[in-house]
Amino acid sequence: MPEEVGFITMAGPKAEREAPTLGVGILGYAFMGKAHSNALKKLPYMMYPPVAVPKLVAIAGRNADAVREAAKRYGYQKAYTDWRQLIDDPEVQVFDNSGPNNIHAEPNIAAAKAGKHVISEKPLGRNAEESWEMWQAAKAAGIKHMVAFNYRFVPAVRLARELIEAGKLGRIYHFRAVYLQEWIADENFPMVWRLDQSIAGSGALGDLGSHIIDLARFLVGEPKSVMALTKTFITERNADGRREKVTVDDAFVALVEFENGAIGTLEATRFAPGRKNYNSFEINAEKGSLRFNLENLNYLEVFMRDQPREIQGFTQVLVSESYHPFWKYWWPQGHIIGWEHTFVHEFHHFFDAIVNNKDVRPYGADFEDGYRNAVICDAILQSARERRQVDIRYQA
Ligand code: SOE
Repeated sequence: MPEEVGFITMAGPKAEREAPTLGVGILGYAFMGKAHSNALKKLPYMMYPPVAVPKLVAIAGRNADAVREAAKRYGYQKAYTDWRQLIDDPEVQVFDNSGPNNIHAEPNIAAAKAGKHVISEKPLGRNAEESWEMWQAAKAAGIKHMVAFNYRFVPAVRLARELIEAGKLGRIYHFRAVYLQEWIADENFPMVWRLDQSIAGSGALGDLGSHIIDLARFLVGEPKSVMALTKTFITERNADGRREKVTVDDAFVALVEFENGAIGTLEATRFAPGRKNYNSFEINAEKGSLRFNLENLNYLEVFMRDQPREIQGFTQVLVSESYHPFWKYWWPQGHIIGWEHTFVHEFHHFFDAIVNNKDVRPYGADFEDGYRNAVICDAILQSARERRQVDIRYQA
């Protein structure tokens, strides 16, 4: 029977009209709490019809005033200062861990055991051991699990993956990636959690390096070995008037050998003045090359060897056509999108996996990807410590 809904007469049975609702509980209200909340609110009307409608059930954080303020700001129904209460909340079906690295393991494992689907910010853990435990708990619980490596969801990066998958590039020879920022190059920048190994696990490596390691695995394949250097340029910083030791790397560089024969270089630092969020890679292959720069994220630079030689050169492809990845949800050609929209794509992918029982892989990263990423990070630290090439070995 048609149903009066305000001034609109809705035709068709109710069931086929409305997407399922998913109750979301998030831990963390800082940078990633803001980016995730923004994406959850934008998803239902921009990736329309939504695969699921997120219900902002609860937000948790240590500071009662701050978490209440965040609940009001983003529209969460409840605010908790103890994440255990959030995980116990029966309305929470999806647990979103947007907290610092040292509070990924315990809550993620508890959420999995409570039967919640889990999306966790990167890096999954502070090391391979923690990451392994989270992966095993998620697997045993049979829940859907994802690591928020959001750069897989840039249209230009997904296009790169699709070109490679379709064989358009042929055999890959090189993967060259840097992730450069500048924000701690000033020696007066104070001690923060990202510079404390007990909280962060590692420095530029886990924070920025984990992104380009994930892109290496997403676009090229599994690394076979690494040979690396790490450096801490400023070894102590001010912390509330006293001096505190920096216990993580400020930068790393690594040589990578891939299982498929490609070779590569990875580099991440937060001591590159002028580089704001410069995550850039270049792939050189049998049939051509690709280049991407996050600071110009709507473009993919492409060189194909079969171009007529008179016009050979890198083409700046503006990835904003209706036939480009994700673009059907946004605007007419050329009306570009930004960094925040990668999180909208990411949640759409995760909710699709939950609602339609699909694998998060290969286009999303799951906890196994998070574990493998951590093994590679640990190998880079071991190689730098022992000044030797280290093979990559995963537990099955
Ligand atoms: C570091 O400043 C940081 O916020 C990373 O933690 C994020 O993962 C990256 O996307 C942007 O830079």
